[in-house]
Amino acid sequence: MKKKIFSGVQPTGNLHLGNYLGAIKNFVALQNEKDNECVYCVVDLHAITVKQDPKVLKDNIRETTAAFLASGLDYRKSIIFNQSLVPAHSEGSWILGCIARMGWLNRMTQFKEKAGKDKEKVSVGLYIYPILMAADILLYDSTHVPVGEDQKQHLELTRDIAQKFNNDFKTDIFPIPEPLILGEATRVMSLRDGLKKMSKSDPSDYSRIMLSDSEDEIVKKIKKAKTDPLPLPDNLDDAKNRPEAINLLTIYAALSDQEIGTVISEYGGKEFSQFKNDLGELASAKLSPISVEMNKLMKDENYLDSVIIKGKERAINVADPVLNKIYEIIGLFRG
Ligand code: AQP
Repeated sequence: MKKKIFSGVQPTGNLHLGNYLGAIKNFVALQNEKDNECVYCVVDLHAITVKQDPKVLKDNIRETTAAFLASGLDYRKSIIFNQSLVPAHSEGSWILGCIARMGWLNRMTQFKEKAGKDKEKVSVGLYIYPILMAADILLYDSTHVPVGEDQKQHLELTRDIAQKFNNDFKTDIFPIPEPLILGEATRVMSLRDGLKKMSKSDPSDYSRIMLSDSEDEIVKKIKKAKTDPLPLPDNLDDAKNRPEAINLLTIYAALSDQEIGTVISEYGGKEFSQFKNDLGELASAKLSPISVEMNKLMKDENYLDSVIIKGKERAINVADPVLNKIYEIIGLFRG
């Protein structure tokens, strides 16, 4: 069956190994599978749910586009564009906000984590973020959405919204999209704390490997990664109780396209020092070509902007007819 794929990445800077292994690497694999139709979006309207510096936001939009291209996305095969250039996302989001229920949004753990104790002071946008995400996905008739594990709950909300819309209006306009949580590294953890997700906003640069890091920086960050004093675990059950060890083993497995069991059989019982040398070499071999290409692309703003503009036109051609149908179904004029 033909898969219609949609996914997005926020242009919030500091793109890291988690974004790559949990999302972008899978975007490329799906793009290269026969018959898939892929839409990949730089979701800048999601980014502004928290404060962004207007002076750097455009650069971050270009950086995310550059990361897509440098990782192997091809704008001739996939639609690559920037969310705010396609107004249907904001319009669709309002309509779906009238379908989603408060109780559903109140259950979103990412909002609770991001808002923390300051719930009264965060933006309304952060609260309704998953509704915009539902609009992003549903406007492209998407059947599959590749995401890291942290986005699973938001995708379930998209499914609930799609189902309720279909039921309320006795239509089958929306396919119910499936999450694609692919590969070994669906939740890459911080290099400083195996219990915390690797994230863009962690104040420590040593917590994450960035897609723009040089070979030396990658090797250094892996050498400094937190570990426990024991040799590497020799079975999966033990590994599961050692967060830093399983994180590094998972990263190795994902970067080398092996199963984690295979990596454990190779390194179980060995010292971390040897393993970290090998992981540093592997990670820099896989990631530094991306970083070199990204840095090259970042110097050519005109080219990056032209990719986004071409993608915008293609995205509008898909999203607008879907939005027209939505207006028709709910009884609104659209001229
Ligand atoms: N640590 C991770 N492991 C695996 N996948 C991850 N993703 C993010 N972090 C990890 C996946 O990357 C895609 C794009 O994410 P995003 O741009 O929406 O950013 P995010 O999830 O907000 O990224 P951060 O780093 O977690 O940002 P902050 O620090 O702001 O919270 C998604 O598919 C996501 O699952």
